[in-house]
Amino acid sequence: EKIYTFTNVGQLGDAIRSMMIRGSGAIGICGAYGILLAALKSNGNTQAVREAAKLLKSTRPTAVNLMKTVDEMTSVAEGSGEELIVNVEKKAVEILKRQLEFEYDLGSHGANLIEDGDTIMTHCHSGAFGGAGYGGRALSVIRTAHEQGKNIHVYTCETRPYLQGARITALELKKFGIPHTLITDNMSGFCMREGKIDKVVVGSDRVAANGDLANKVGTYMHALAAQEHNIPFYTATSSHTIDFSTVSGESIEVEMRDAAEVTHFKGIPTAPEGTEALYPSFDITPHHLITGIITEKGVVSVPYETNLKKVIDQENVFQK
Ligand code: RUB
Repeated sequence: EKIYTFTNVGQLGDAIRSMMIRGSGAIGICGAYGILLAALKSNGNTQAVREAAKLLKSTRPTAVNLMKTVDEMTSVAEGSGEELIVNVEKKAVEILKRQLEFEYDLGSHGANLIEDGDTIMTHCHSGAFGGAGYGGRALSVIRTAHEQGKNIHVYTCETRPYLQGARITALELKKFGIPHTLITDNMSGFCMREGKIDKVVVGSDRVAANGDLANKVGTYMHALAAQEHNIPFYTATSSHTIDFSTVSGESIEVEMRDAAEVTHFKGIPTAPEGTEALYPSFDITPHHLITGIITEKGVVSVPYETNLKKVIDQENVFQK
């Protein structure tokens, strides 16, 4: 595991844009600490903080955590000099602590859905508390179930073209001692048909007010296959990733990345020169394909349009 040092917000923004740092939770935390970095570098200058906020929010458009944490940070960037620095530092620490608490809490709510002997499929990397960096929802559920002594097996999709499922999820599963099998993205239908998968748990970059889900591209096709095979499909998220200002998946901006990331792997061409390619980084899974939304407060079931809202108001709308 490498340690990278960022000495200014421009470097941090580049690291998020180039996916050196990725995953909704992790980039949310980087947004918070990016604002702190800007405050420290400018000796508490409000204008510098505002510019940093604009830069950080422009890096990746789909994950709402980043937008929300940056807005939270700028809302306390008051006063000037030392006063501003103290305010933003306090907020950054609060956000980090809150995120870890969310991950522990949603991990234990989600683990209640996992039975002894289950095989669980996940997609991309949605990490675990205490895993590779902060952020992480799906593996928080899986790790908690494992720590409860349940005998589980995980199928992790490699997730082309960045291979987060292979490079990161498989690494974390190995680290936690959780038995797992790596599959390529196009094998989920086969595995479900063969009866190899009992449940699907994926992360989330944004959950709209009606329960529609934006997550790593490929999530939608897994959800369709899961429905065909009557396999419960869950997303592990937190109330911070539920965006009530986004009415439905229709209005979520899906980040389109450079086609060269599809035609090349680490700079090596994998397609004929000049091939046109497409790289939507995320896709939208409609709410009717989602069995339950795992949050830090409990597992929310349909109708999401009303029940998600009640999560915030702490009403009892959770599955047992
Ligand atoms: C990552 C991805 C993850 C979510 C949730 O996409 O889609 O499933 O961000 O992650 P990318 P977490 O690699 O393009 O950022 O639960 O860790 O926040």
